[in-house]
Amino acid sequence: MILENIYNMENNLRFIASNFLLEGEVKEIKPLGEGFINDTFIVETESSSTPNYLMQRKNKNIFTDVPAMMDNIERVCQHLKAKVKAQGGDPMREAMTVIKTKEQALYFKDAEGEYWAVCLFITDSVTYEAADSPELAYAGGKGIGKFQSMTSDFKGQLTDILPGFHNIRFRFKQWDEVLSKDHVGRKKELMAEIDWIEGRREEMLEFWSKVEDGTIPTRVTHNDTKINNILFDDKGDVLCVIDLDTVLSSTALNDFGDAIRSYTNTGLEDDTNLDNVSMDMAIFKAYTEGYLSETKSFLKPAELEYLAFSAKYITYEQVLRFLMDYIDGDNYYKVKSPEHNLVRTHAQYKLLQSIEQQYGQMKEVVADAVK
Ligand code: GN1
Ligand code: MG
Repeated sequence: MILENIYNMENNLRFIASNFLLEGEVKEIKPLGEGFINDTFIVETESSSTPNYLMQRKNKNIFTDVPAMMDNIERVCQHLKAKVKAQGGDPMREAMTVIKTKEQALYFKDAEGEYWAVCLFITDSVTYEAADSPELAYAGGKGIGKFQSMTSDFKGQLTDILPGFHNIRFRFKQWDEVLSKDHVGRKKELMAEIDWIEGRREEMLEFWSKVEDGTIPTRVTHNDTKINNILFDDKGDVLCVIDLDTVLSSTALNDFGDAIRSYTNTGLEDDTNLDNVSMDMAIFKAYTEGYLSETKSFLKPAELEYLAFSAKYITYEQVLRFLMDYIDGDNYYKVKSPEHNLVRTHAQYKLLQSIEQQYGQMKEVVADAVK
């Protein structure tokens, strides 16, 4: 039975792949990684002279408009390729390549209504799961900085496929609704945690109003700036940024803040030992210097002023999102235990406190790096 399932799955994957314009004959299709959102496979071809590919089933519960998402990705990729070419680089290695279907579409919709997309697998590239040295953090900051620099003159309008994603006013709306329903009855145990959120509401809204009134501009943003979304070559230089599913128009500060949230944490996002969790200043400094080496020439004064604040903002938002999901009965994030979202809430809050304690120094690091 199990063998038969595997056989069917393999055949199904081969059928999906056969709809795309692939070079060479498919040899094998294997699962890759264990993404929380999409399912990813590597499609290997028979000959070493033909490329391999990444094939993904996109999560249509989170990405409710996959066609618009793929259109955003393609337009950003084409923009990046033109830039790389103009700078004398290799557009097939220094930018992602979306592979079209035989019908010239950017995705294939299967009989079950699932959406599939394929991109080129870039050979001789390396990814890292954690930024465990300042050198790597510097390179990662440079990678995201380069992405934002190359897209800083992007003229088109990207479709907002995740409305309100890092918009705290929108998150408070969800938060207020979830708290007023309290439909699994968890609220009464969480008065301290709820105070963590409420006590900082005004500060966060004040920042976001600067984005709303245009003081802080809107740009092309990646929205998932973890280090494992950057491809490096074998010499340790950045090739390109990958996983463009969440490219949106938003503030560049969100990409900076989210990178700091993930790069600098000395513990895990769901660490049960809070003593492990803190913000590592050396990693912060290195990322900031790498990032600003590529971006300080075009970022606006208001963006530089709020750069350190963005780390507080995104970490706070993450505390809110984990806690809100816990109160809502765990509908959004996959959980491995009933308390998982609460564990994540506590660990992110510890990180937020560590950022708040070091905030003065973080601002100094930014000021020094823009000199
Ligand atoms: C989700 O699964 P991953 O790590 O790519 C989430 C991010 C959160 C992150 C927290 C589309 O991203 O916003 O910061 O979990 N992505 C989406 O671990 O909601
Ligand atoms: Mg992602």
